[in-house]
Amino acid sequence: MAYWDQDKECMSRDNLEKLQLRRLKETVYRSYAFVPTYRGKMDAAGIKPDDINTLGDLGKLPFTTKQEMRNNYPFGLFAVPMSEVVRIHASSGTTGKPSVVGYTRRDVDNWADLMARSLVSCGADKRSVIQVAYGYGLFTGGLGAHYGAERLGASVIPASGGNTQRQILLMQDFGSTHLACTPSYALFIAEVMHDMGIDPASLKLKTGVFGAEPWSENMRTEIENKLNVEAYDIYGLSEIMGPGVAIECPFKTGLHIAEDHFLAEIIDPVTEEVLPEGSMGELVITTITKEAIPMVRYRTRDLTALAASECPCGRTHVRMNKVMGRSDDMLIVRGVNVFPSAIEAVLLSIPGVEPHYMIILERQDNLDLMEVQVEVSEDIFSDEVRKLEDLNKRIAKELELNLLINVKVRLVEPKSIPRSEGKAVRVKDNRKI
Ligand code: DLL
Repeated sequence: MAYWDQDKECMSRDNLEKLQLRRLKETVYRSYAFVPTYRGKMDAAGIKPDDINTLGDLGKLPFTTKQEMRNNYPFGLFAVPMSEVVRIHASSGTTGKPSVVGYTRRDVDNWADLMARSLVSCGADKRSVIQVAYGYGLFTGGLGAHYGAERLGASVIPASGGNTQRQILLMQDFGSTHLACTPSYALFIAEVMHDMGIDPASLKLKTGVFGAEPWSENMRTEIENKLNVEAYDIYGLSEIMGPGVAIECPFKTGLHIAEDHFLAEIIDPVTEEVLPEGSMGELVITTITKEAIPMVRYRTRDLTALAASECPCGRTHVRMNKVMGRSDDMLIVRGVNVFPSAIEAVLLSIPGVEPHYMIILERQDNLDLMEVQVEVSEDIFSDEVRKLEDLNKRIAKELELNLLINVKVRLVEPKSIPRSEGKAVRVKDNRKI
């Protein structure tokens, strides 16, 4: 098994927890001393940095939310003067002001290191040719993957997102071995490759490092088959660092969270109660090495569960399940909670259905209506009408069985659902609520 930093990745639990406690205490002291918002909240909760003496004391600290990031736009949560900040990123989200994050030189250094660690976990090494097709810019995907690949000593192709035919030519001519992009863009690349008459097996491409949006296991199988790669899931968020917060290992039983830099908890998103290991809930992360913008108990809104059991890869860091969605992406349709990822999993389990879909919500006479538009493959589309009707019925039935609500299914022509070069948008909520 190859590691980037075996000492840290395979640390005994005992030593890891000692390191975590020391780093947590430093983080809490610095946050209290230098970030007025944190100091105000801790004072209000009657907590002083000296009250944090065990890892269990983490639960005494107040949560931080995306709203607080916005209220402090742009630099209000920074714990260092701007002269120490060497990089700024931002994530837009769907509404309101973006979250703005800063990095000191050491933060960028740690991030590069964690991304190198992530790439090694996906089988990369110095000889790899890594095509970074995440967007470069304020989004953390492009530069995050780029610095990690360089730190590893691999050859980086800074392709950024878009210009799909050129992406494929680069793969052919430069012999890319790894592709880093969103899973939805990977599918689009596979589709364009097919249209160009290029067999993915003729390329050197062997591995995909895909993240930045939720994707189901069925989507993994689709991408692996269509692009002829082994697909790994990578997780991260700007507020905490960017990509590389957690990464799959070759055993793919969850994503190892880099616990020497981040503490993970799962809470009930409604009661905010910390849940025991294995429970599904909202992931809360505390950074313990970040200098420019330490995050104390940041509520990610991402829904997952943690597994601390031993992993055959030898890494001791806790694993998070594939993210099933964000609590704020959860659709409430006639009172029933529906996750787009659950719809995806059902659709992709049905033969003839393409991994392209759009969920459309309307409200008529105070009643929610959900339509799922689904692309079907060329051969099915040109089949008899009766077969299409049967498929339509089957999809509607399976969705109803799994989601427990009535869904209108509309089969649409191949390639009619918009493709994405970054994070896919798969829900159109036209209800005026
Ligand atoms: O998406 C960072 C990133 C870039 C991660 C490249 C992986 C690869 P943000 O734009 O701030 O940062 O969006 C963060 O994206 O809270 C999740 O909801 C979602 N997300 C990120 N990775 C995954 C994943 C980047 N592997 C938000 N699975 C997070 C599911 C993911 N959702």
